[in-house]
Amino acid sequence: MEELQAEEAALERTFEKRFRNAVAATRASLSETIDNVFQGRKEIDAELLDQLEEALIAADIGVPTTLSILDTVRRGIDRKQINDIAALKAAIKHELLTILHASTREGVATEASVPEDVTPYVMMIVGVNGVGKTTTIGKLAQRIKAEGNDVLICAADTFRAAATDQLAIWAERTGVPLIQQKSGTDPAAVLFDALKAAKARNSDVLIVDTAGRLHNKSNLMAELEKMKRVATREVAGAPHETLLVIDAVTGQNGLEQARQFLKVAGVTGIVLTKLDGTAKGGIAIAIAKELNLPIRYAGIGEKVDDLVVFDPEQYVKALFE
Ligand SMILES: Nc1nc2c(ncn2[C@@H]2O[C@H](COP(=O)(O)OP(=O)(O)OP(=O)(O)O)[C@@H](O)[C@H]2O)c(=O)[nH]1
Ligand SMILES: [Mg+2]
Repeated sequence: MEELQAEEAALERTFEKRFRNAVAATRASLSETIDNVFQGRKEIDAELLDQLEEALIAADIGVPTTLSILDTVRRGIDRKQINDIAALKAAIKHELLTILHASTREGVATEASVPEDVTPYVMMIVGVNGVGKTTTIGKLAQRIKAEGNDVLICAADTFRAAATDQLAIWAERTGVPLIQQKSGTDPAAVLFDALKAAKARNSDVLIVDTAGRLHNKSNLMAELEKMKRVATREVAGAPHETLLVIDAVTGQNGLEQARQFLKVAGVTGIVLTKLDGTAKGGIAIAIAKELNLPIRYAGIGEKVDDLVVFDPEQYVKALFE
């Protein structure tokens, strides 16, 4: 028992370390810019606040979110709660955490733990082209299986010929069965098959890959709605989770995509991929603030275990320390 706990603690530390590495570029850009703003100063003046505003916007935290953070900071200064630079830094960190926590559902951790009394627990993965949906499914399948669940995956991206092959490689790598049909099949029909199979096999979790689609293509968005209807008809309450994958590299564009997906796909959470490839990881804050959706996972690389549960504390700590 103790050994297991020690092992888990060690694993936690490795993940935390890898997460820290993944956001190193963002940390360098945000934290160092802020440090430069503060360099050699003792007093908080209007110029310092202006420069701070620029630093936050440059990290892709977004204009509305930045303005709201500065508002809170200014109020703190007026009330004499913030009177030196250390207090100002602490206030920024606190504000970022508040934003991230406010977006978590029911105020609990963002981890998308699979409830035991819902089978199959259906997760749909959606997003624009190339953001990392299929890769995330491979990583998720591995992770959820390791937690002791029977996982089934569904190749409902029948649009791109190679899509199913790509998912089949992940299925094999993670030892998880895959439901597929020939390309060109109606994705809702593949999903229907997979839902039936999941029930017949008593699978705990069904993860559904979908074709990448531009948020402004109404026929493709209608296709998503149809898939959702099929899921609800076959399994009460399904899809239980619809994860929108956003590529951190696309920054503010990702927000606009997300708004469109929210309208039709009933997104319940975000997976923020490619955090390892950008200095603009501040987008996580903008997502939480402007979409009011929890970020459940973060992608920090291309390999199967490069997916971490997004932890607001860990994220803010990794950005500043
Ligand atoms: N560095 C890095 N690369 C990633 C991450 N997630 C995915 N990728 C890479 O991004 C590319 C696209 O990934 P896919 O999983 O095929 O994306 P997709 O959304 O399924 O793409 P479509 O099905 O064409 O819409 C691949 O080269 C992945 O290896 C990540 O967290 N970090
Ligand atoms: Mg794909």
